[in-house]
Amino acid sequence: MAAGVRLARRRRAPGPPAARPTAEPHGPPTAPAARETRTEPRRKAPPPAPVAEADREADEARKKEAYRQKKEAEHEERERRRLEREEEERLAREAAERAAREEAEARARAAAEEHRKAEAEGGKTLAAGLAKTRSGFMARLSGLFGGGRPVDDSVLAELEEVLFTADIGVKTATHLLESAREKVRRRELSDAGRLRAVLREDIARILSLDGGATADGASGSPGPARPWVIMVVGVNGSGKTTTIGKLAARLNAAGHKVLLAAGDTFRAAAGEQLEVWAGRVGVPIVRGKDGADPASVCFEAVQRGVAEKADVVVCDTAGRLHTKAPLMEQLKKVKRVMAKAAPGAPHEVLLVLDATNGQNAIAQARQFHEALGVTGLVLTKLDGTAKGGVVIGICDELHLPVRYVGVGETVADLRPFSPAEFVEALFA
Ligand SMILES: Nc1nc2c(ncn2[C@@H]2O[C@H](COP(=O)(O)OP(=O)(O)OP(=O)(O)O)[C@@H](O)[C@H]2O)c(=O)[nH]1
Ligand SMILES: [Mg+2]
Repeated sequence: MAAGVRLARRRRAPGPPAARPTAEPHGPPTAPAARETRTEPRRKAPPPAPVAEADREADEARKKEAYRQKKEAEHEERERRRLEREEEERLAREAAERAAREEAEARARAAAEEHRKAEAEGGKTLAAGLAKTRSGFMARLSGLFGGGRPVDDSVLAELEEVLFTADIGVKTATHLLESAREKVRRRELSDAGRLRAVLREDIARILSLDGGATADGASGSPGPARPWVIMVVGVNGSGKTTTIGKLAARLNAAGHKVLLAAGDTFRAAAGEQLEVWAGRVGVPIVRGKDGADPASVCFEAVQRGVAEKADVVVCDTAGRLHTKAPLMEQLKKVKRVMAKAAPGAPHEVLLVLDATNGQNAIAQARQFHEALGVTGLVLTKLDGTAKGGVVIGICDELHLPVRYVGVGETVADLRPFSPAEFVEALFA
């Protein structure tokens, strides 16, 4: 009963409401009360709940673990890269060692091959190259000289027959025969052995152009002009390109700086043939397009020879029949154009003659000389013919120096021409 009365009183009790921290509707709250209301949350931060602390620690642990894993992954990645790098280095080292080994083996093989070639190439002597000629007309001549036979009319008649059927040409045969007859008349020829010596002297004199065969280039080395420009001409298949290749090898080995010009733009394979030689010898080459103007290719080569201070420029040309006037005109143009690239070029017009052509080689030489002013000759393929006597006829009739003779297909088979050596080999 008493509790129920107290409750009712409290419900009905008049008076102002109890002070609350909320804003007073009839005026501002007293200053201390207001201050207390603003600062209370800052001063009294509730202590962290134990659950939040556990979360934070778990989070921290997670982060640490993640960091550790990241570091471990980085380490593994570094390790993997290092192993990869080491493997790559090992493979590269092995490849380099293998390449060096293979290169050394290839070098040894090349040296052995070079040695083999050099032995093969150095083998043929001029006498061996002239074997067929010696067994031809020279053998018949030798038949006249034996046995201390006196030189009478029958010997002279036989001599005439041998000389006129040899490939030395009628004019030269006549010269030699007249010389022998004259000596018989003057009683200078006591026996046939002496006739042999006289013939030998006469032939040596003809081959040395009466001692005048010492013009520039006669020794097989280039003359004084730089670059020394050589234009190589001749009929089809006479051996021009091969001769140029051999000549380049010879000059290069002698320390001359050589440049080749593929002036045969007519035949598709001609440029390639010369390029193979250039590669083999290790000298540069100027090549035009197939069908290009040969004069422009040769002009460019001479110009480059001047610019690059070459010692020798050797220009190939397309083979042509000496009887075809338009083709000879084209060669004249090539020659003229060369002179525009370097004054005095070409310093040598080298005519390549196939000795197997015999007397026809003399006709070729005459026509090429008329058109171009040939300054030197190369007689190729002497090894394949008994007509080597043609050299004597060419020198006698045209008075042109023979610079080289070809007695085979290897580099060493192109030999600078020495009249004395040639006569020696012929009469061996
Ligand atoms: N046995 C022998 N063969 C030779 C000699 N010189 C050249 N030859 C060969 O003759 C052939 C023709 O030679 P090339 O150099 O191509 O003749 P080319 O004058 O350039 O011919 P074209 O360019 O067609 O006019 C080749 O098979 C040469 O190997 C030689 O002195 N002796
Ligand atoms: Mg050729």
